[in-house]
Amino acid sequence: ARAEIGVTGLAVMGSNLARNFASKGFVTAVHNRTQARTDALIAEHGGDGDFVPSTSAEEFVASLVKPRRIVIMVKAGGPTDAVIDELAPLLEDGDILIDGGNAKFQDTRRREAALREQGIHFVGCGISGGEEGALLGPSIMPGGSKESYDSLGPMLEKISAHVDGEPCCTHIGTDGAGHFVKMVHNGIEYADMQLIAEAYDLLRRGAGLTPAELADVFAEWNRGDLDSFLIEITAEVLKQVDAETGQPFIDVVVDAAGMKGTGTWTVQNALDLGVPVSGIAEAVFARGLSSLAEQRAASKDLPGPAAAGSVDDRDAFVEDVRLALYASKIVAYAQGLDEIIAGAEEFGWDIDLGAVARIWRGGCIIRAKFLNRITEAYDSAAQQPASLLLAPYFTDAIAGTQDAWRRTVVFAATNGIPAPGFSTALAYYDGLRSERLPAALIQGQRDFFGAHTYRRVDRDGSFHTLWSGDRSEVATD
Ligand code: NBP
Repeated sequence: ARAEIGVTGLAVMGSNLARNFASKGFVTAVHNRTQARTDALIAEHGGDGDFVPSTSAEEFVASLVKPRRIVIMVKAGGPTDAVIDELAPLLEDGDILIDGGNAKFQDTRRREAALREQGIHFVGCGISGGEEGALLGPSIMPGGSKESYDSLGPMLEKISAHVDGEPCCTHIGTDGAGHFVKMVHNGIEYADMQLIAEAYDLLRRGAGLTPAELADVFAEWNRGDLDSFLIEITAEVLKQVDAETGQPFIDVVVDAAGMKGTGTWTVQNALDLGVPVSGIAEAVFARGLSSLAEQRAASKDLPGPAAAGSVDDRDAFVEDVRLALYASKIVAYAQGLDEIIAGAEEFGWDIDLGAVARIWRGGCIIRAKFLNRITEAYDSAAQQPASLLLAPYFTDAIAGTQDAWRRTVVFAATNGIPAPGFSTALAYYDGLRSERLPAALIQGQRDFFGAHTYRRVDRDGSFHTLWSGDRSEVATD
């Protein structure tokens, strides 16, 4: 046995990850259920590094030095369990099984607990960056035991993306913490994409910019606070011209956004944890609405605003939208980080938010310059800010967007251009700022119809008003 790491599951992600390990000098064992994939990898890339191919799980396991480190890179769900069931009986105390697929963190918790009983370290490992990331350096979010990270971490750090010399990989927390953080990462990605899409829509429909002009606008934005992979590729997509029709590419694509589920999981878990991730939820809902082909077709003639507002100063409008996007993006990140804090509390993880932001700076889809600021906000604070919005840098940043953000939301509403991400982010911000919320009225209603009781502002305890009696108040505890 001489392989230092093994990869099983050699579809696009697995083979790229195996190639990444091999290119960093690790002797890499490779295995796939269907032999043809292993053969293809060796035929095409066998010369790029030291690979040890195998034709069976037994041979694969036997080719690894102990403690064995095996990355499973198969379709998430049942296939992952099938591979674990096949490998676990072949493993020994102290071996490490890593699931690099997009698993639900609850599954990871279950698998980790079961394998721990057998003395096997199970590491649920979020990997972001798609095919190219897997090959050239992804952002890696491993969970599992601290002990497993001591053995595995240096290898993962070596194959991860690097920014300013620092690896985009850190031990996130025990059991399912890595997959949980990867899930929230994807939720934030949904929000980020939706906000960029809204900016595009407002500038195009509201101010009449062409896709080519918009490509320049986004390229320009990419040189400032919004500097990020998603803004960069937005400029590229908008620049693209369809070869067949000569139309802008964006105009020949059906406007129904697809999704694979991780955004939905983020929102489902936020609901379970009671965290208002409204920006992420709106992004998921907006994709859902875009796909309602029949309802949308039938709704075309519903009335809209009588007179559309016009944009007199195009440059000023572009700047307003940029600031609205920046503010809304900060809110989406604040909400996602709140979900991580709540998850950590619920499941007993010790998660360093500054480190999470640091490993998102490279390799992954939401990589952005502004993540440096998030890291600074958490690393430099003597006490963790109660919300990202309360970290001084971000409080100031949002303060600078105020009027533009509000004008943009007003413009969207006045012109009948949907901007659910911008609007909900602003409502969330104003909700947090409000000294009194109408929730007091909701408490009154709940007490009226369901005797759900309420607390008073002036003394402790729970109270109920005898609404159908003499309307006097009684203390209930
Ligand atoms: P797929 O998700 O398409 O899975 C294909 C692989 O799973 C093949 O190797 C296949 O083996 C194997 N497999 C299946 Br399906 N059922 C199996 C079973 N019962 N036993 C053993 N192997 C089985 O591959 P992918 O797109 O490379 O993604 C791999 C993982 O990485 C997924 O969990 C995905 O969500 C995650 N991920 C993907 C991306 C991305 O950008 N694509 C990014 C980050 C994470 P076979 O060759 O024998 O059919």
